[in-house]
Amino acid sequence: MELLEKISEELQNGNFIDVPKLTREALVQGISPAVILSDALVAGMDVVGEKFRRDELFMPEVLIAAKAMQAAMAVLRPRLIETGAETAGTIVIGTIQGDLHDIGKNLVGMFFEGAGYQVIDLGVDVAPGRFVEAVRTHKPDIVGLSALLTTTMSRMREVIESLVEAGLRGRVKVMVGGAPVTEKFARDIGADGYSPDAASAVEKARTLKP
Ligand code: B1M
Repeated sequence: MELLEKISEELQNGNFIDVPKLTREALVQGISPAVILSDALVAGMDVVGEKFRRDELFMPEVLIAAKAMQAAMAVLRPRLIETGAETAGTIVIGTIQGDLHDIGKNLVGMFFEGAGYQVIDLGVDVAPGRFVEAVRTHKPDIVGLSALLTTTMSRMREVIESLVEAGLRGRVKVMVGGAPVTEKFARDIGADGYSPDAASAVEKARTLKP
């Protein structure tokens, strides 16, 4: 679809003024928020990532594309949430320590909100102790850990170990995800669930009843 391609292209150009406008236009045209997200925004961000890897784009350009993505997500957020139902539970979510990537984590949070969960977002660069404190304070059903860097993804294991040490592991399910995370890695570190994307994270969470 032409408009979706245009959004993807402008996102790659870091056009944070037009990307939210075009996103609004797509909604007005009746294109579903999930399709705009996957076929325009995430698709565009994938191209940015690939070009970044090949040194065809540099950090400031990636940052500005991320800014365009976030501006579009602000437009989509209420529409994604509208699709949700009653409160399904509580999830504490955060990007692990040493990692500042938050676009995927924010999307996961949005999908959970959309599915009727109360979402407590601890942000990025979250130390294991902060996850433990949040579990103590908010008594969530799920703790969701996001990681984008292979160099720091092992911190997920530390969060699980900290929950064990604090005597809280039995009270909460731990879900992990992020580009370098795999089902096998999740199993190896003792997580309860893994999902490759935001939409399937909610499906997975529904199977993790205490
Ligand atoms: Co960075 N970065 N980055 N970056 N960045 C990657 C991740 C990288 C793959 C790029 C590359 O080299 N091709 C690479 C990591 C390589 C590796 O570890 N093997 C990389 C690097 C190296 C770095 C720096 C080290 C660069 C440097 O400084 N030299 C640096 C690290 C800073 C730090 O974190 N300490 C860095 C910095 C940045 C920016 C700040 C410029 C920016 C982040 C902006 C922000 O997040 N606010 C950035 C970006 C934008 C990217 C890419 C281009 C895009 C990431 C993204 O937002 N994707 C990325 C390349 C890529 O992934 N294509 C890259 C879109 C998002 C929707 O997908 O986050 O995967 P994703 O989330 C998905 C799923 O993974 C899943 O659902 C989401 C939606 O479907 N998911 C979960 C995520 N969390 C989940 C949790 C769940 C379940 C599913 O359950 C709880």
